Amino acid sequence: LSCRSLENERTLAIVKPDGISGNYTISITNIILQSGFTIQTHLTLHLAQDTVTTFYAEHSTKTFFPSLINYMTSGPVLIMVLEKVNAIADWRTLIGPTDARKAKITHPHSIRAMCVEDLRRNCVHGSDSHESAAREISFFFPGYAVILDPS
Ligand code: RTP
Ligand code: MG
Repeated sequence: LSCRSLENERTLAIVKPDGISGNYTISITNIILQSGFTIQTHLTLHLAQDTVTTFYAEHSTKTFFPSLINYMTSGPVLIMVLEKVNAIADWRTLIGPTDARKAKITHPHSIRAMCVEDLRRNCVHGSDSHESAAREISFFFPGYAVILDPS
């Protein structure tokens, strides 16, 4: 019997520029802590274009890529490593669907519904898989792993 699902894992969360400028940071961190996550480390940065280009490389061919770069470099962001059992999937559930306007209707209690702007400005980021979490955590926080060393 595997106990893997009961082990803590980590995910990368970002409060995007509209989340910071809209003063949602405290509400979001309260939700994070009340949902049983611990914040392992955090960093406030004004991201450079190159950084966003690399971070969101999977979207480089999409038509919305230039506007995504513009958006993510428009102000400071808060980048956090969150940890708990099932952190990756649970954080994605908490943030809600990508389109914050739709989130308002279909997932009214989600974080993106709380700070709804529009399709592109959706307040928060969450790693979408174990592989993404591993890449994204080490991208901003070298030395932090997605799962703790089994010992
Ligand atoms: P994220 O990576 O930021 O957590 O968002 P996500 O997984 O929910 O959505 P994803 O498909 O990865 O898209 C990344 C971000 O690009 C912007 N976006 N704009 N059609 C559009 O104009 C469009 N689609 C996506 C959003 O800021 C989205 O969060
Ligand atoms: Mg994504």
